[in-house]
Amino acid sequence: MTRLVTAQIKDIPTTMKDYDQQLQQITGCSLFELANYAVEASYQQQDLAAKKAAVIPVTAGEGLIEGFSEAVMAILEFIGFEALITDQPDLGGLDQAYQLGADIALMADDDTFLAWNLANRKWANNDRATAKGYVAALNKTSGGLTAKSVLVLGLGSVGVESVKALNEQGVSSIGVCDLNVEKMERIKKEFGPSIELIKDLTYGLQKYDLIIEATPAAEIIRADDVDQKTVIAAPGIPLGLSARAVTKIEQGLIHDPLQLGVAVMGLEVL
Ligand code: 2YC
Repeated sequence: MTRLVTAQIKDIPTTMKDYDQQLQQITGCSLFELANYAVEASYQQQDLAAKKAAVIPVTAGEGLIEGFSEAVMAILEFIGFEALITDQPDLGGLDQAYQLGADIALMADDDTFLAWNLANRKWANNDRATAKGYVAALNKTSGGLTAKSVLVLGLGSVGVESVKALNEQGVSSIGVCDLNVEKMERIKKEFGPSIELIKDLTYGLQKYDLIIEATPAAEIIRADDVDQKTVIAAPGIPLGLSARAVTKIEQGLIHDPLQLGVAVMGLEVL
């Protein structure tokens, strides 16, 4: 998973309302509704008001990302949690989360971003939560995925989790495209006949109208590759579309650096 940089997340706390309005325009759902849909739950926002979420900064590896904990806290607050960032990072923060009686805790090192419920042991991983959130957004924006065909670009952890989530949604055919042919072969072996290996990206972009872009590449999807029928759910960082492609499909693009994945994590561990 690409490591975020401060510039990509520093404005999240002050733009959640605009983000949510845009998401509603594109998908027809608010962030809270989409997260509920992604975890197949029907929580009310007042259910969350009674729940305390502790965001624990982690100094391991490359260390803190300035603005990361604040962004995660703002997203959780926006969907209804009482959220806080512990004064201490690492285990001091975990200790403080327990002492404060936090219901859920979230922490991320360079490779893994987890949420877990301190009482009932429920557990969520950002890669799987992000995949479920983006598949839910694609579902709502496209009017339903059953018996549809979807192309997954990138077979990193989010891409593979997206294939799993699409499979669970009864998608009839899933195209997979990755630079690493072995990864494609492995997915074909695991998921069988519903998987089509796409070795030519241009061909894949012409064949599929519904796309999950989960690569760390920029500008692999260009204006000529998309049209008014194209819907792209893009968890990949940086965004894999050229500026002209974005303009061309404006109401058909779902993309954010953290919001969908964090909102799904919060509801998954309630
Ligand atoms: O500030 C902190 O606590 C840092 N340890 C946070 C590091 C997060 C690294 N992970 C990422 O940037 C991406 C995110 C999109 C979520 C998963 N990986």
